[in-house]
Amino acid sequence: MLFDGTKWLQIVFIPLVFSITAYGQSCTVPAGNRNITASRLVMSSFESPNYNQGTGSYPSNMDCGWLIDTGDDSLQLLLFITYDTQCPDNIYIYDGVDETATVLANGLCGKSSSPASYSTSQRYAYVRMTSDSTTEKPGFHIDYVAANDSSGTGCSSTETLTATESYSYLTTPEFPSQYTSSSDCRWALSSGTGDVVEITVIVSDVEDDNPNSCDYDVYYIFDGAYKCEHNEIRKVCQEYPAVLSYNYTSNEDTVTVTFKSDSSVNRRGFLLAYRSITLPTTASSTTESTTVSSTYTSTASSTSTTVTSESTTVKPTTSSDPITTNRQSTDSLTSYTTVVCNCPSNPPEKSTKDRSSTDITVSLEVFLGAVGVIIFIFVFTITTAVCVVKKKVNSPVKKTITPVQPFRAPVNSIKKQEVIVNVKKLSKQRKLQTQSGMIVRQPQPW
Ligand SMILES: [Ca+2]
Ligand SMILES: [Ca+2]
Repeated sequence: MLFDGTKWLQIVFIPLVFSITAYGQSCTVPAGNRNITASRLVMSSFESPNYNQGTGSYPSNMDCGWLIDTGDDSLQLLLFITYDTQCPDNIYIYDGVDETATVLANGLCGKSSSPASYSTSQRYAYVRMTSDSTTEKPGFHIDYVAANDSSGTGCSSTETLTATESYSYLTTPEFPSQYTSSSDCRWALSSGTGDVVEITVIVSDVEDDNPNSCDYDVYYIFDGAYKCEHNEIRKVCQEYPAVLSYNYTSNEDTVTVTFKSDSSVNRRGFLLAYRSITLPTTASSTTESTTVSSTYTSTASSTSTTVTSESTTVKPTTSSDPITTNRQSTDSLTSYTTVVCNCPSNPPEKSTKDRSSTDITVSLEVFLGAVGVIIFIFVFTITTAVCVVKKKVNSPVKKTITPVQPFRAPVNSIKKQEVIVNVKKLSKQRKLQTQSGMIVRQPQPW
């Protein structure tokens, strides 16, 4: 049998060409840049070719694949993707090392209104994007971080966690999956040595709500082992990426973190790292502060002392540190450092004695207030009465006088009465004259 070179070429090269095309040979991104390791401490990102902060355009006929690895079997991945493509230029995300794994996003295209989030069940994620021959758009931007559920037992009862010089992590329950409905969690991150605690919040993704009320889901951070308004560091109820990474160094040796969720709409929650920091206490340390410094008020001792330390003591150790670049201004946070917190974690019940004295004080205040009101009403009444009397006396009396009409009997009645009287008089006179023999004269007309 003769050697058929053409046939062997077909057998060897056709599958090879197909394989290279399927795994992204038509990708302009070097293979080395498509193998990515995720950090647990820092949210990192990568983009499709020529993304250019959402203003560029990806190549046509593209087929690129990126493999993300946490580097640790105990850590999964959390991804937030923002995209803008022309369908059917599609983006795929797999829960594994290649396209044979479970698909998490099966052909994203068009434009995302807000970042979409995906989490893996193991250490790898494979992201692939393809484009056709016409009409290119910006592509995608992916933020990613390595994480696992580090909520401990804080969602069943308050959990105290020890902050050491190395980073430890705290998350909402089920992280990097969505948090559990109706969660009610509380953790105390304490150095236990008097050293202060530094926290770095890497991910914040909570159901959106009015930041003043935060009625749905919310996490709080407090400077101290108690919850008071004056030691509240942050109160967050916004979706990613409204609150980017930030860090804070406490005044006290404990930081309290709480989280609550309602019965619907769950998101990823938070991921934070914490560690203890020993602040310099000598005067010489104060003079060592450099360009950027943070001010702390140490309340570990009975007397509050303010010291200034180098900014390097509060920054993550990573040299290329996006926390520093992405974090929000800490000016507003720094203002908290001037507050001396005296609110106890669980205010003790007042003793009978204290309660009695307080009640007496309150009663006395109420009594004095009532007396004041009565005096005021009395004075007001008297003054008003006096004014009314004076006004009546001084003002001219205006009366409507009805002239009294003298009684006048009707003329006819008078005349009748006079006639009757005169007749009676005459009759009497005549009778007397007759009795005395006098001449009776005729009465004169009247
Ligand atoms: Ca296209
Ligand atoms: Ca909710």
